[in-house]
Amino acid sequence: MEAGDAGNGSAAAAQIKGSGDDASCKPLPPCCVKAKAGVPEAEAKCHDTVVSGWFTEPQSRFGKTSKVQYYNNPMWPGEAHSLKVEKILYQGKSPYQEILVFESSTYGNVLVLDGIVQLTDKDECAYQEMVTHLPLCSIPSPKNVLVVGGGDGGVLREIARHDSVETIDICEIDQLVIDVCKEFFPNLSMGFKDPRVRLHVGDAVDFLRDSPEGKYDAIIVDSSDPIGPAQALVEKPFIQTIARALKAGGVLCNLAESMWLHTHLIQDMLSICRQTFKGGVHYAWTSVPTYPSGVIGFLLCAKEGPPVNFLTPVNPIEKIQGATKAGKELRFYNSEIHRAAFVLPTFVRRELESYTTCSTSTEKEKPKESVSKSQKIKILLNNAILTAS
Ligand code: SPD
Repeated sequence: MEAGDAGNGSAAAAQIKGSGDDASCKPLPPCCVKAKAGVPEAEAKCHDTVVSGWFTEPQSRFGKTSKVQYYNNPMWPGEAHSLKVEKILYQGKSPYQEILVFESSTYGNVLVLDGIVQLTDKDECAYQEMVTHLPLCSIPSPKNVLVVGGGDGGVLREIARHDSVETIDICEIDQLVIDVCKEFFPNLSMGFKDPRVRLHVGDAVDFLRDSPEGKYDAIIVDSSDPIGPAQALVEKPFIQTIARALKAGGVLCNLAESMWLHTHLIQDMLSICRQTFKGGVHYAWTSVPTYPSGVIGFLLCAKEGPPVNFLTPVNPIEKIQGATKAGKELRFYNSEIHRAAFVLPTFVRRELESYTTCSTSTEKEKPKESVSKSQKIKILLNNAILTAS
């Protein structure tokens, strides 16, 4: 394919022609013409996830062998999201992961770790603002906050809006992520400039094990997906270590993947968290177009103590002195969207509601009104008999 031939619409047009349909001759509707006008045609092909000028998530040929590695197939098999690449800005490898930054045609700069999009300039607000303010606006006056991961600095930027906060610890394992983001994502890494921030580069499991019991009002886990190095962050021992480090009535916000793709994982996490956090556990979600299926969820957990009602912000961002003043405006979060984030589609409600407190991570306790498998079989048999009679 010639440079410039990979542009927006050409592949689709070829497909239409191939199908024998005459639709390719029809004029584009005005919305498509506008979208097309903003997309350059030049091809950027400098990385193996970038083919014909498009970055696509599921594969990479990084390394000497040039063997295709499927990083994320276990998380979202059968689908991939693509972004048109304007320019590769950085590619490198740390001891932990492959790091890629590119300028996209429509989402600004994009950070990719091990082939998976972590953030883009355009939609990062929907993630960083929600993962931060859902927990911090649910408690009256957060003082000590810990961020696990979060090397891009976006969550620090959001925590800094809270004037009640006195200390912000961040434990990020990968110094290279921090350095790369300081260069290519200044609007996020500005979070490191807040004088309350104390950076610890290392493993969060060790960091939390060494933290004093009951130290934090809030802990925010801002990690990559729970495959590979981040897997431990959704498992019971780590969740218990987090609970130990929280004050009574302290809160955790943990990444909890997509309700469209990962209900089994969310169910397991709910079970573990409900065994550990007796002050309440809730699932919330937000829309992030560049994440698989376009949404991502969070588990909001409260340690037993002063009651926490996540569903209604008791510490509304709009009332915090200077939190949203000029130059510091929020782009996504507000108190209404906070409340809405906990409203679940019917299928999710149905699938998650049965996961109440239980004794092991794999065992679920059915709600009282639910029926056992053997009861269900009996009911089916009875219905069959009734139908037949
Ligand atoms: N599927 C991608 C999930 C990435 C979550 N972490 C993003 C980090 C942004 N601070």
